[in-house]
Amino acid sequence: MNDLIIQNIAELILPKKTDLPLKGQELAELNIVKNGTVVINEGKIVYAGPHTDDYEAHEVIDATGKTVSPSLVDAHTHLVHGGSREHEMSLKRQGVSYLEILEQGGGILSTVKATREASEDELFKKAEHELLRMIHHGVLSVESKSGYGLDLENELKQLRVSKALEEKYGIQMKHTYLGPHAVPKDTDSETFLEQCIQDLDAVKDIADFADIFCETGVFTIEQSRKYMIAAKELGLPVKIHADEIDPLGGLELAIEQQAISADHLVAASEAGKKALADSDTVCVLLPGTTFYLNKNEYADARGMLDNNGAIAIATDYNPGSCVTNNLQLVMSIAALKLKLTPKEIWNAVTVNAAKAIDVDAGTLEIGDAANLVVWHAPNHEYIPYHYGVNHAEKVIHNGKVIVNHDLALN
Ligand code: IZC
Ligand code: ZN
Repeated sequence: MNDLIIQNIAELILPKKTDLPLKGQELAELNIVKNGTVVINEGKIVYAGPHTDDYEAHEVIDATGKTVSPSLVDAHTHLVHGGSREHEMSLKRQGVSYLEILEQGGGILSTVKATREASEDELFKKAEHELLRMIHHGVLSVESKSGYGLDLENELKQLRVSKALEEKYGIQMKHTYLGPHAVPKDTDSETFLEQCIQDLDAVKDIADFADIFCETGVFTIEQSRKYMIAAKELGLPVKIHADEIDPLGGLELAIEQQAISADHLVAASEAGKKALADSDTVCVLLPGTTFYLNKNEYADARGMLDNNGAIAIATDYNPGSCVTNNLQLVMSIAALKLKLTPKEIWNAVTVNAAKAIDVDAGTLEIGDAANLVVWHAPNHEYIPYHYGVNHAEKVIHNGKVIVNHDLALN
């Protein structure tokens, strides 16, 4: 006798399990089973495929008219931080840009102040609330960056909070050290970068990845290269915030350094995109950020795929440039602004996002952890289409229904 059967699934989304990220045209391939069945026992997938009555279980969920997919992976978030920056919205209305706000000591630096002032417990409670919101939206694998401490003590504080959340909820999390996220006002970028490189040794056991913000007025390509090499020497795989605002050649650097991911890439060069053909670096695209920064030009996702690149989609949830942790909304923005098809988008928020943060997630094959979502949606295209709301009806973690949304009123 099994624990749970989900029966009569209108559309069962089954991304392909692969060792390497899906690239180029592979992203358009997605197995969607009409009238599907999923069988779960002891937290694992026993069966996922076309309708069958061959299994019995203690509990049956009738998913008539619903879609089922693996739980989503949010591969880029700044989950743990103090404070908020709603006042920046009026600055933006007055035409002050993101980098100008940072230059004036606001932006990231104002979140640094709030994060330093917050106790570990306060940071935990705030991040916990937002992590639970993500889970309610169907996400069970999350990457979480530091980067608002800008000194070892406070970076470690953020990383410990992130780790404690993983322990409390048992969901998959990856913790990224982003010490070089901004240059503190009392130092210069060279001195600060050296400090971050020294600090790698102290964070390498708690962090899974090392990341850097390579951008005009923040860290240069040369500095980023030096940092990435130092991190890899200590055994830390690297990520990079690359070509978010200005085209500095961050994508080329990520490929050269075999980064696990290169994130943002709105201003990535043609040469960088061409080089994707021979690279397994995942381009983590964050169109919610482009939307929130009010930019007209989005990352050239189609060009990346045409050059046989691997792409993933994530929220970039942070208090400045993308204040949403609703990955479903970002899927809608990806459909409209990155001109991705629904199938490409589903691969980009499941299997490829999993590759970008090195977690085993995004598939529902026999033996996989039973991490899945029952969507209140008749098909996979519906979720990016009906935008800005939460379609996750049930979120199932290791075979247990941990979220059950019912719109009935009290
Ligand atoms: O707090 O503004 N881009 N880092 C790089 C961010 C956005 C987060 C922030
Ligand atoms: Zn970021």
